[in-house]
Amino acid sequence: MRSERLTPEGIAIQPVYWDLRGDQPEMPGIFPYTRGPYATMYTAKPWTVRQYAGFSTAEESNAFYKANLAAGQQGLSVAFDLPTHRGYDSDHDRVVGDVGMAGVPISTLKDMNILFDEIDLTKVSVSMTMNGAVLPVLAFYIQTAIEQNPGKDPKEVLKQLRGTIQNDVLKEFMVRNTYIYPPEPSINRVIADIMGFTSMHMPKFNSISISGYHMQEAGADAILEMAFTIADGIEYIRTAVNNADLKVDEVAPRLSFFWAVGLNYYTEIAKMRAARRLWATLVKEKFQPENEKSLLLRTHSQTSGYSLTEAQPMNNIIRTTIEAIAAVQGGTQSLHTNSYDEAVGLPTQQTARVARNTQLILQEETGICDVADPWAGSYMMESLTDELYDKALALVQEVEEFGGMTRYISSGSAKLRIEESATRKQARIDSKQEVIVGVNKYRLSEEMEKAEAIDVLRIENTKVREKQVARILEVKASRDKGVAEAALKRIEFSARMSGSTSRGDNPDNLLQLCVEAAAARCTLGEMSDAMERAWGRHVPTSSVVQGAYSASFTTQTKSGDFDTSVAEYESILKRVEQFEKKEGRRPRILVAKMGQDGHDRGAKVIASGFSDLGFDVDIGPLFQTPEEVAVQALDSDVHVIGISSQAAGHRTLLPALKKELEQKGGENIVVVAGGVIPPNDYEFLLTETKSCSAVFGPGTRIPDAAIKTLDLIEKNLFE
Ligand code: 2CP
Repeated sequence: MRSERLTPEGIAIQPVYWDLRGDQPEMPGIFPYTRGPYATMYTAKPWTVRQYAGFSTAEESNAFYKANLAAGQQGLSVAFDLPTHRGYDSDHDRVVGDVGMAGVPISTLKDMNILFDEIDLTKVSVSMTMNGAVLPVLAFYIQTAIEQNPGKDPKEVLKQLRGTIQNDVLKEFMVRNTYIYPPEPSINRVIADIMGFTSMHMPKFNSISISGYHMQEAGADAILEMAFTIADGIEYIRTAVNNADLKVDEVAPRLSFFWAVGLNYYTEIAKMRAARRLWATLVKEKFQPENEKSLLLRTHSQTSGYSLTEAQPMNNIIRTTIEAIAAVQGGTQSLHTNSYDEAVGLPTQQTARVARNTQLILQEETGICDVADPWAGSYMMESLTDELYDKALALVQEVEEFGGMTRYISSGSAKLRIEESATRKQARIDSKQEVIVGVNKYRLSEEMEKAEAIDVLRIENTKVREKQVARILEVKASRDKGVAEAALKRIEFSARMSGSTSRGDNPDNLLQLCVEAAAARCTLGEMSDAMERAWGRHVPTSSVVQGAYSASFTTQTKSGDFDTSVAEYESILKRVEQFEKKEGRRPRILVAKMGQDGHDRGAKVIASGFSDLGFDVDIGPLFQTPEEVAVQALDSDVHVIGISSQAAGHRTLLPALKKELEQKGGENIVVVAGGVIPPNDYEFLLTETKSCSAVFGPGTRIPDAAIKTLDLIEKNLFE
């Protein structure tokens, strides 16, 4: 620990303060850990600068990682592309537009070898965001580490591996949507077998990153994010103890957490303090661990992607900095800071550098690491922490009384509560009760006309896919076919077994079998298929929240801005009525998502908002091909298709939809698109390929989108 440090004014900054409140002040590193999991916190070791990245090919991602490590990054955090998440090899026909776009494609062990080329996995801590195809990916990582150390006992290599696998499937069913199998085998086999294997063989590896991040990104407020995440964690320990024959102290010390940190500065700090206390208290009460480490909530944090705006992108640097300070003052162990261009595309080397330097400046220039939990003793912060604690505890108890998080999620309640919260937030922004600088306030008139174009990283998707397809063929041609087939059969056989196989020394443990399949050069898609044959693929259902959007326009009048928004809202309702009189039915929209992009907050909020504004709304299933969307649009006889694209597939998928509509006689259906679409691509979509008639970038107000959409439908029908 550092001793006290003098400021230029000569004031001594103590490494920790404890004399501000009451007779029994809490201390960091001591139950209930409100003030931090470690006594010394950043005075002994600052948080890990861990930037999430991965794109294009394994070669390019590897070069990016090595450059980042050389420039001050301290741990790796791998982003996989969506086909990999969903268990498809890059050569599968459902994933044509997704390969290499929102992460790196990993179909074979060879891809993973290249991804970590010249990166010593026994030295660098690696986090991998993977939930669906978690078994093959973790198996490739383990086998790569073994092959990086020829001649060494594999067991000794595994003992040295430090890192984290996200492996948090419960939140996938609520918000993130990169599941593959139904909930029961996803939890009781995939997660249980990973916990069993890593607890026995990989003692330094965190087996789950229990994530609230995606809940906040999907619209959850701090209480929903905290309570559902902690309830997920309790469910995982219960699975380990009740179904997998593991002891709480075998798994809990290696459970880690992941928060989103947004712009509600005080709330975010209080959330992180309250969550540590809540986790420690509940784990102690429910599972009575003997090892104190089972009580520690250690967390990674990421600044909020949702808070970034396409308009005036430089403002995002300021937003990210404020969020990073909140994460650090909340006591995070590891942090990703977003690049300022992430509302419109993938970061470039230059924007990634600004993001990384934001953390390095905080660590090395500001003195922020000199003191643990600086907010302790503030009346405001302590009372906010208590209040968040009480409210989240009440919600966790509600979930527990319902029978735990798996049941609560299956009832649809968790998803619905988050979607309602998201819709209310959007309505507060659209009605200007919540300000976003440069978006709904202080926006220059020329910015209303055209979004500022900034350079974003463009992936040559077709080239990446060709390269991947060639490598898959090469790997399959050079392996021993019989050995590979036998390994896949063993996976399928184990997946069909009932009863626990979770302990790390059980030969039917699925992670053990996938490591053997990885060594036999089986592909990710082949391993996933072997399990899918036993368990099937999960099919999600979609619903539209009603009334939450309109409610924000019918609350009491607050300001001139608000009055104008209400008048605008009412005028759209009237216009829809007039449309109905003329056309004989209300304007009908199909809100759809194509490819493997499961980020559905935007689609859900648009569907709810348009529905409250009087549109007939159909919401399509996730993961559709352009052909499937065209067929649904024609079957439902919609006036317009609204495509929400968050994962960079728009350049491939929108032209493909246009083609399908033309071929099937649906050229009269208007197509509009929204989401993360770089302004540089607008011309390609609107003029060059005419694949859509309007693009609504991030920050578009729903009333503006509704008016423009009505204009387009009316022009199409009546002019
Ligand atoms: C640290 N250590 C200390 C102290 N600080 N020991 C004593 N005193 C201290 N003050 C020790 C720890 O005990 C640990 O050793 C070691 O130093 C490393 O510290 P850590 O705090 O564990 O840091 P870390 O290795 O960076 O691990 C942080 C997490 C880990 C949070 C525990 O799970 C992690 O890295 N998570 C990252 C997840 C991630 O990148 N997710 C990406 C999401 P021992 O280990 O020996 O105890 S991106 C997602 C996107 C958005 C998506 O999902 O779509």
